[in-house]
Amino acid sequence: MNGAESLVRTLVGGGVNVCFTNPGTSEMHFVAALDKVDGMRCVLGLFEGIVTGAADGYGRMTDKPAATLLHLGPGLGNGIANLHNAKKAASPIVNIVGEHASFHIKYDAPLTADIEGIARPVSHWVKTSPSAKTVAADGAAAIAAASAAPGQIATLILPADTAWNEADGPATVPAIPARAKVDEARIREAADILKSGKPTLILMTGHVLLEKGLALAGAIAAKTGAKLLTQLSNKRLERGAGRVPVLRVPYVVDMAVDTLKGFQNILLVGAKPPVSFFGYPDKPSEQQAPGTIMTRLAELEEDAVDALARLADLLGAKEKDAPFQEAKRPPMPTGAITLDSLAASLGAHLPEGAIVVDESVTTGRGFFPLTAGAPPHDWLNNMGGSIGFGTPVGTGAAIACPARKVICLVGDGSAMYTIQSLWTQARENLDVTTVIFANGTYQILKGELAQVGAGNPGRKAMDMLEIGRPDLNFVDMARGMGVPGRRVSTIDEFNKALQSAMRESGPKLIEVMMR
Ligand SMILES: Cc1ncc(C[n+]2csc(CCOP(=O)(O)OP(=O)(O)O)c2C)c(N)n1
Ligand SMILES: [Mg+2]
Repeated sequence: MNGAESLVRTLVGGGVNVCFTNPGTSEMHFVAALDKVDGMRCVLGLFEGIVTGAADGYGRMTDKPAATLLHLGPGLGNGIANLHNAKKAASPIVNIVGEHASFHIKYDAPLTADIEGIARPVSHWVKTSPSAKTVAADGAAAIAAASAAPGQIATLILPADTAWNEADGPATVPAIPARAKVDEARIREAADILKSGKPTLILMTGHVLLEKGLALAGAIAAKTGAKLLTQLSNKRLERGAGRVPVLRVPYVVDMAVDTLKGFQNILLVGAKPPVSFFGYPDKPSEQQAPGTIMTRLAELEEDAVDALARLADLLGAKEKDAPFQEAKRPPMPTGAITLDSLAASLGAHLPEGAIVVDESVTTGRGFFPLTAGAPPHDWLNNMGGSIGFGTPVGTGAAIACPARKVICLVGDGSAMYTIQSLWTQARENLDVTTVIFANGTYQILKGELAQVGAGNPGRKAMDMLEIGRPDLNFVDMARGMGVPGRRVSTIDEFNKALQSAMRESGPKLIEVMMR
């Protein structure tokens, strides 16, 4: 067998069963090998941002890497923004990037580029495989690197001759080490803080936000009076009825500072110390009150669930006492489309097992309270701040969880970066409902302009913050990519559209007119 086949067999043997692709000439032997070997689902994206974002969504939902197939430096370059987001979210991904045949690189042909240089900032692990004989072992090492807790980006660069030359056969993936346990000393230190009676916040992100970790955190909060919050953005939060509800640190700096001001201690569980998205002339970068003591219970890659279980034991906190959310849907809203009526409609319609991918930007800042009592569901946020995240991540989540409903909540500006996701959703018949908040602007940037003190925007500035003239038509775009769409202008129409989207399977788009 050739190197490409040895790699595909290594990937499949190592549990990598999905490849999100956008190939070119240098990847043709890999494409042919994918054709030959059973056990790999190949999903084409029409832009590399779809490919990398879909791998992020898949990795978040399955906790195992998908592969991507990208075409040399420019293909990888097109995928960088969503690899950046995936890296911040600690999603596991194995990138396979094609390269010219090794003898051809010296000629500086049109597509020659510094692929390792492009890959390094968005990868935890990078290697160019030197020969067909090493490709399989390098592939196995890439899977191991991607799978290491909390999840990493591994990029394997594959010169075309390493794909077509004779190989020795597939390689086996080395054992993946379990998450490291937290030292007993740190558990005791956290217990002392929680027993002190001083106002304490437990700030969380990472695998602790799955049901079990939240129940333990809830038990500790109930026993000690500590408050719970998550970071502003999280890889995957399990919420809804029967789970311990948690709010997020707000985006707006003044609100974040206000939320955090009363705490003498912040106990970090996976989370970073809370910092603002941006630096502003007269606002703090660090959001906690001066003098707040920050203590780390668990690093993101450590076993935070085990740490909380041991902490709960030490404190005598019982899971049955955790403040589990009761099942409660808001009344069906009527009338105009407002931020609150949209939140209420979502709360009224979210089905059990829904996966919500949230790139709603300014529209969705208040979606949490009214959706908290909906049936159990997952909530995924962008952790890297690079927009164009939502529809690709929703695509990958739908491939990962075909029995679950995916709901992508997306600002109109964000949606335009990677709108081609709709085509992949149609081709693969994915059960994704995309809700576009069509306010005709980059609304958030109007707020940012004021926050940084840049003065009143004139015509030229406003033209960079608004996306009308011509007005976008998302229903037409969806139709052009094989996805049925509906435009709604009242909340009653939205209720109807969302209800029927939740009843039927397959991709849909709802354009919510907010302008
Ligand atoms: C790759 C990238 N380019 C530009 C930005 C800057 N940016 C942040 S939000 C935003 C506009 C978001 O608009 P939309 O999705 O319509 O949400 P709205 O603000 O209207 O709620 C832009 C351009 C970014 N974060 N990432
Ligand atoms: Mg907008």
